[in-house]
Amino acid sequence: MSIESTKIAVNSTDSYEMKKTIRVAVTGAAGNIGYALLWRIASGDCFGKNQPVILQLLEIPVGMQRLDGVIMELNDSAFPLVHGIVGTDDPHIAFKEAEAIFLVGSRPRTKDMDRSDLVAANGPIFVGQGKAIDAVASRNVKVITVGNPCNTNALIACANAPSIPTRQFTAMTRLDQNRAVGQIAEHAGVPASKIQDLFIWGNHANTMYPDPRFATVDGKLVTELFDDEWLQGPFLDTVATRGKAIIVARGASSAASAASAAIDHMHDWWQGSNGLMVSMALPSEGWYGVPEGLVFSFPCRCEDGNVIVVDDLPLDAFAQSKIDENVGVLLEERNAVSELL
Ligand code: NAX
Repeated sequence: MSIESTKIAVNSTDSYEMKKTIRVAVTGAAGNIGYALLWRIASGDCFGKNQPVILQLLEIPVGMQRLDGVIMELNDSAFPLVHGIVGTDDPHIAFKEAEAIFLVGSRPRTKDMDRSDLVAANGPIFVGQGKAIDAVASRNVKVITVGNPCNTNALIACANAPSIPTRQFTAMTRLDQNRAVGQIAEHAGVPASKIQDLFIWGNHANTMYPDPRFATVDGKLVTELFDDEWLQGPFLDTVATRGKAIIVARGASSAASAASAAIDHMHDWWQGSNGLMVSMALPSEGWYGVPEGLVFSFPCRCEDGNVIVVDDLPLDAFAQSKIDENVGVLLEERNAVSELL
């Protein structure tokens, strides 16, 4: 099933010299994150105000009616940069010639599921989607995986797309980074924009480690402003359990902040991180002793459309122990899905 709609720009974009239109795919497009994400992509927040896009939106058959409604609303928003919208339940249509793909759709964790159930329920989705990316996406495609467990889902998609270089598959830990930045900003009494070079190691799970050692607040080291007792205690715990706290408070999982983080991730990858370190999970090439292939969050810089892992930072005992803990969890997840790789 497929819904197509072509839009004609109705607002003036004369002040920008337009680039060639790109195709951007979003899976789970009728879900909560999709609802926040699509409007940010359409408005130019991700790829730039001079970058027209064709949105290629994937849902499962039961989500197609909701997707139809989302497409109606996108059309009603009259975005000048949206040069076409395709809604489909076929990944080969959604990913065709896509330059950027947001893998958001997956089954959310319910109360009765532990992490291994989630891995088992969602793994097969990423086999089919990896194969479809391999078959029809642009050879330069940039893939961000948001659907959980996102590190291992990215690993599965990557393994099933052997013709696409592994560095083009990433998973999102930017929400964890942004949560950490939010905590430091609140405690330092400054806007988030004053905080730089705070990044996440490991897995998007409560074992992940927001590393404060190189981070600055208005140029001052975070480690000079706050002691280890707070940084390795309440700060780390708040960031690690923030997803659960939001579910308790809101009665629903993070959606707008997750979409915003996905925009930040893809924006920096596409347009550069201005020399700053940002968090991206990608298949390890042995950096920091992390086993090859594990999709692990590292400090990265983005330049000219490439992700460069900052591979020479010193580790202390605490950072090393957190890296080891995350490697352990991710190895277990990889073993659990070995037949899908
Ligand atoms: P929703 O349940 O609101 O939406 C998911 C959508 O995906 C639904 O519309 C569903 O029909 C669709 N879908 C399911 N299987 C699909 C498939 N095979 N192909 C295409 N679409 C499919 O969940 P939402 O709140 O949008 O969250 C989406 C995913 O993001 C979940 O897995 C969630 O756990 C994960 N998250 C990841 C975060 C991260 O930092 N990496 C944070 C937020 C969020 O928890």
